[in-house]
Amino acid sequence: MRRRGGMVIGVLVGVLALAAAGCGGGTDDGGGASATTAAPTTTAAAETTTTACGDGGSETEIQLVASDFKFDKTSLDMQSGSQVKVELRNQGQAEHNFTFTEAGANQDVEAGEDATATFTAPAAGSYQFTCKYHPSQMKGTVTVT
Ligand SMILES: [Cu+2]
Repeated sequence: MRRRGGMVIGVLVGVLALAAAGCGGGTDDGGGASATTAAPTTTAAAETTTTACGDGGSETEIQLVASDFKFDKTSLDMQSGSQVKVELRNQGQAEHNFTFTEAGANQDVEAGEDATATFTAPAAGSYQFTCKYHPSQMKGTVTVT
């Protein structure tokens, strides 16, 4: 029944739904009934939504390098409510980890590999991050403002 174009639109709608979910948004689209003609418009609207994801919902990217046995940073800064992506790189011989308990982050990173921890920054305050395998040596402060 459906033309090939219908499937493409279906995929787009799926991607858009994911993007909207990432913003915690409840875009109550009615199942895309009128999507056939509205597809380009829908795409443009979603891009706007993503950038304007507002309410302090900014994104923060942090590069953090682990070695044996320390992190290259001992303090991280972020804004409360922002989406944080910590790009971990393990330049050591041992497996390391990034744990930020209050944000629910607990990400292992194998020796010589990369990993990413994503989380929402908690309420303003001063916290600690650690490598759960070497918490006495590998730790630092997270400042949330
Ligand atoms: Cu470690």
